[in-house]
Amino acid sequence: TSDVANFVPERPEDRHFMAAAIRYAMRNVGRTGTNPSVATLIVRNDGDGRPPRIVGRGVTALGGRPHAEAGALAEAGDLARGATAYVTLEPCAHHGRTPPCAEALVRAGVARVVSAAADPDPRVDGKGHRMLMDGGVAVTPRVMAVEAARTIEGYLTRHRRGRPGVTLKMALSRDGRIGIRGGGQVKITGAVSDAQTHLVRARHDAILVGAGTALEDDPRLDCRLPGMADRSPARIVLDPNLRTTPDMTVARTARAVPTMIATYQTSDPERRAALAAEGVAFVACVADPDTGRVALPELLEDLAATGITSILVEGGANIAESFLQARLVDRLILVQGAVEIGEEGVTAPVGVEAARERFALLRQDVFGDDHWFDFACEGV
Ligand code: AOF
Ligand code: ZN
Repeated sequence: TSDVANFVPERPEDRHFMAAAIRYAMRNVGRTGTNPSVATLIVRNDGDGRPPRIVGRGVTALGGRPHAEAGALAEAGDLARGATAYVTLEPCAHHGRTPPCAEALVRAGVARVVSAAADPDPRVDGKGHRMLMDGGVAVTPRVMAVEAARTIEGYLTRHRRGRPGVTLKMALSRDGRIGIRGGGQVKITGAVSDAQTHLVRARHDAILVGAGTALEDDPRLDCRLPGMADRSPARIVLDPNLRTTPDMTVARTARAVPTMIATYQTSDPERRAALAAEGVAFVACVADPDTGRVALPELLEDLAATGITSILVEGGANIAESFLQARLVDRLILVQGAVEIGEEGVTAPVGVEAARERFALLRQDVFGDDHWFDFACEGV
């Protein structure tokens, strides 16, 4: 298009500052509701022999507003004039509760905007860049676009597919088992990867487990990192026949951490009332006529409609299998511990080797005795 000719090329320092902006955007991932967590850095390069310096920083506020640019411009003040703004998403072009960020950047006298991810929101989608250029601001788009898109995966998936982004996390023993059926919670992973898991929890809007896992483990499913207790995502128990009871931890703590049960419309009204009295909310699910199992695409659509943009699926071999089979997994995290479970263990629906063949490995780490694998499953 004609815009392409008007874009200005990337400069050597652009990737450095965009990488910093992307790391900064991670701070509020999982906390901005249906808005993406975006970061802005305002950088001055006065060309007087000094290296470029950051004069303003902003990240999308909790709940999604104000937008990142507002905070960064406020911090930079007059220093924004002639500076470069690094924004992890194309600046918005629409009048919401505040004027468009593109307009604010023009008004502040920013000389150049470097953006990363494209914004699929039809109110933006190229119009932000257009507005900047019309206002005399140079634009360098799509710098580290892929990396930035990873920070807003849930937002992108909700826009493109009408469902939340789904991360499936499984802990595997050294021999590829995920637990012992009827054996309660089996400790597979160590403290370091458990802390990492809690960080991953904090970055999702909701954690989902099956009723089987809820009944066997009676888990808390919250974020227990020091100083991050307020970052627990909502909890969703997939419980079509309503086996969850009001004395279980998820129900007893439903007033502290929002808890939803996905259940058939026909499930026991008395138990439903008892759970509701504890503060549990319900979302109706239906059975897939072919498999007799819960229809996951419909459930995910309904959850997206309630404003959930990302879900971490954490529990149960059957649930993991259902999500994988339905091709509803966008990110797969496998944590392989040193423990051996043996013959009586439940085999994981997908092991590290199989995942390596099918998915793109984004990251591999060693946490204590555990190996952590993070796969992207797009186009599965
Ligand atoms: C930005 N900077 O920090 C974010 C943006 O409902 P509103 O008015 O807040 O607009 C939401 C839309 O704004 C959202 O769909 C996305 O297009 C954009 N998010 N834009 O310039 C930000 N979070
Ligand atoms: Zn904006």
